Amino acid sequence: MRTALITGATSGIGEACAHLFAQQGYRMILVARKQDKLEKIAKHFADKYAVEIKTLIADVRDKVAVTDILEGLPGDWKQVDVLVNNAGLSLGLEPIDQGDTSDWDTMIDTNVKGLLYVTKIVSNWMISNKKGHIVNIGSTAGKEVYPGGNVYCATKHAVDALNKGMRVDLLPHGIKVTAVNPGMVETEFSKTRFKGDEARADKVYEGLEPLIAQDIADAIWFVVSRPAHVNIDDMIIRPTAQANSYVTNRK
Ligand code: NDP
Ligand code: 8X3
Repeated sequence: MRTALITGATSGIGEACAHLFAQQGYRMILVARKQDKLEKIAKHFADKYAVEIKTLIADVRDKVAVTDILEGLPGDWKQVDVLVNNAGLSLGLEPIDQGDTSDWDTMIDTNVKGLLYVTKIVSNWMISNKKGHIVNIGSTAGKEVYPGGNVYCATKHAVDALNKGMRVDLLPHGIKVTAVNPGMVETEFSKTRFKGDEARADKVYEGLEPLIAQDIADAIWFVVSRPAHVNIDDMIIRPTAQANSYVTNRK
């Protein structure tokens, strides 16, 4: 039986991944902060696909809590085949001189440090198990910088660098490492970025067909289902109507 650990599984890309991995018969460890939502999602997929699911209610920014909760798993749950480092967010779109420093802290602590805390623990399990695949959810914001993207883009550029670093460091252990970098995906992402302003969030996707979370889950499934000798290092996926962060074809 194969096991996947997915962070940020209460909505969007993480939830879609949990759905797809459950469909594929994976046992799963799902991590997020919203307890009710996570437990509901886990129960739904466990019942529907007859797979075992453990829910870990944790804030990935909290190094001690993350370490305790992961290390507290029973030994056989530490046989993780796939880690999807997905938990992340953007907050605000102000120019650098007007940015909110607590938003900056949250983005850096979640997207970079949280990803590192989880990876440190799970990569050690993978080394002991002599196998594993880490999928880092980066972004096109890790490849380009757009106005007001400053700190969010910096965190995703960091994920891009960490993906390359992990690939090098974990090579001797036979562990696969992949970055999946989405462009515009309609999830809770923009509502979070604009702090609940739904009208502003909807405008991001106005006049074009954005990706949906399922598109990214499908790409993640593609990378993890390649033969043992194949590693996809880096993948960029955008809506057909988005050429880059600035050029879109809106009707
Ligand atoms: P959503 O807002 O829909 O989902 C974000 C998930 O991250 C939620 O499950 C949330 O769960 C979790 N999360 C956020 N902060 C924490 C935390 N501190 N600890 C634990 N979990 C946390 O957005 P997406 O699905 O779109 O985003 C998923 C990833 O994809 C992010 O890394 C994002 O940067 C990236 N991405 C998104 C794109 C898009 O256009 N949507 C494009 C490119 C990349 P909870 O609140 O319950 O903790
Ligand atoms: C999310 C995509 O373009 O809003 O990472 O930065 S974008």
